[in-house]
Amino acid sequence: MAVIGGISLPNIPWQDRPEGNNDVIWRYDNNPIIKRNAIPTSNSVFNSAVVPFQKGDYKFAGVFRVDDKARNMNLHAGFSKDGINFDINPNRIEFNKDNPALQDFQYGYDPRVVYFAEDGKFYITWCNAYGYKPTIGVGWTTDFVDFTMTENAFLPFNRNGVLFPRKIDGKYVMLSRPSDWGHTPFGDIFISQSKDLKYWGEHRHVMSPKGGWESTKIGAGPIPIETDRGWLMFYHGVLTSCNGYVYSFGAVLLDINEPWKVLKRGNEYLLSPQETYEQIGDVQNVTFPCANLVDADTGKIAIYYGCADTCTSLCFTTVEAVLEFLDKE
Ligand code: BMA
Repeated sequence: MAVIGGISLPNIPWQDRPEGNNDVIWRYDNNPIIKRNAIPTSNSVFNSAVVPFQKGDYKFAGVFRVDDKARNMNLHAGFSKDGINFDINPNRIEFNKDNPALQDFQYGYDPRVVYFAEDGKFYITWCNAYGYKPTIGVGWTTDFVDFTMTENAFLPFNRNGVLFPRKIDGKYVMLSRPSDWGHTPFGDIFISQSKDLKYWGEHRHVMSPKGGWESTKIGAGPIPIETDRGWLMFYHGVLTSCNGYVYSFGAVLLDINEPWKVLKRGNEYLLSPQETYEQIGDVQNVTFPCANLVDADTGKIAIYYGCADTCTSLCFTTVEAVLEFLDKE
């Protein structure tokens, strides 16, 4: 097993798997790491994205979903020394526009952030309102202070836009999940490709909900991890119970050159809402992963996930443990 194209991250936030625990993924023992009232105006801080980023003492930066007390959905930047304690900017990100014809930011949620070594930019994709209807917004920053918004990738309705961390066959590649305006009761994962991050096409179907914990809909999670066996990706899956949706997450292995081809797919979820902070909050029973940090040397993975649409937590696994799990399926 080897992580390809990643970086050494000896300071990855980490706890060893607790003794006697045989789960593929285990939780940080002091979850949630970001509470709902992390800044004075926040109703909730969840479904957020963290990446390695060096600035003074800070070693990590992120884009956070902050719903305010008027229940507007905003994106805020933040920094951390240890990947666990975050200083979140109390003011929301005000995007510059790379084209004056772009509409003003209306609302945004569920951000993902990926570093592109090719041009040294951190790209942000998020669920962006266009005419107050959700689609995939795209922007970039180099310093997590100034942010530039570019064209939306797709027409509404779409959610869960996730970029691969490098071009594949000379093209940017994005996962997404076409949806509707509401709490979409369906959803498959698709891939789209672009030569310039502006015009998207060559759409390919990746996978549909399979049943059980992911019987209603699925959506890409954190940025896929490049390994010598394929792209390892966590994705969320939703089951409809008599009390509403239940959001769990599992893993899949995609082909390195043609990532719309699924090589391995787990049958069981890897994490589901079982702790009180995952079960109870503004929306019950939600575990929603939006980011992973990976240490290329050891294969350690730290996953950031939103809990009950209220707070943000951390859990851990390794590339080896997830591949072993996928091989058993
Ligand atoms: C989805 C998104 C997520 C949220 C989830 C559960 O449609 O809105 O932000 O976590 O529903 O409410």
